[in-house]
Amino acid sequence: MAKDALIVIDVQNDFCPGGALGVDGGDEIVPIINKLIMRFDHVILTQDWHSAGHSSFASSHPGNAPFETIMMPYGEQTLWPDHCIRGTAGADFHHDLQWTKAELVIRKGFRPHVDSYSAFFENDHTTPTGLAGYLREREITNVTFAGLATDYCVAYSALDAIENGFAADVLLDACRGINLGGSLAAMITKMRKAGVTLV
Ligand code: VGL
Ligand code: ZN
Repeated sequence: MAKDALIVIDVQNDFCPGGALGVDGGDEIVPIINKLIMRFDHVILTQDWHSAGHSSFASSHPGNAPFETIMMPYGEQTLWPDHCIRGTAGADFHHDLQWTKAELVIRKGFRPHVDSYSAFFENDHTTPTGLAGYLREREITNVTFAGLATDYCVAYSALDAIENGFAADVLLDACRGINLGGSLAAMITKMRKAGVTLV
């Protein structure tokens, strides 16, 4: 029998309007996600959790500005404003998010030299977060994603879920995107082609 989990991606203050990397409408999804949390038997959260001076921050690269792309040893990396520094208010979950039911919080992006969009792997696509093993051991086969941002952490998580043998749904109404240079349309096409169910 299929076992389902809801995975709520990065519903943190810095990704909501007014935050360091505020996503348009990011706070609108909180009441929708709270209803989903009530409906699912198993709930997992992710939390972007960067070290100060993280290598994905433009401020760590003199001469580069936020939203530019640079080459890292593991490939291309978009540079971001400083955001979700562990222990700061910006890294906290949105204060209306009803997160207490969560059975697991996966923190990611804490290694100084590699960013992590996906809930499963760092951006080097080889360092695991442990989530795949956790889901397998719990016999969870189907994962449903909601949260921020559609075209970054949600999309990379859903693609890795499929690649690791899980069925993956993305609830687009319960997500909001950053949309850098057409990234939203591109990632939606990529997810659809990979076999993610877009709802
Ligand atoms: C995210 C950019 C940088 C996300 C995290 O949660 O989508 N995007 N860090
Ligand atoms: Zn980040």
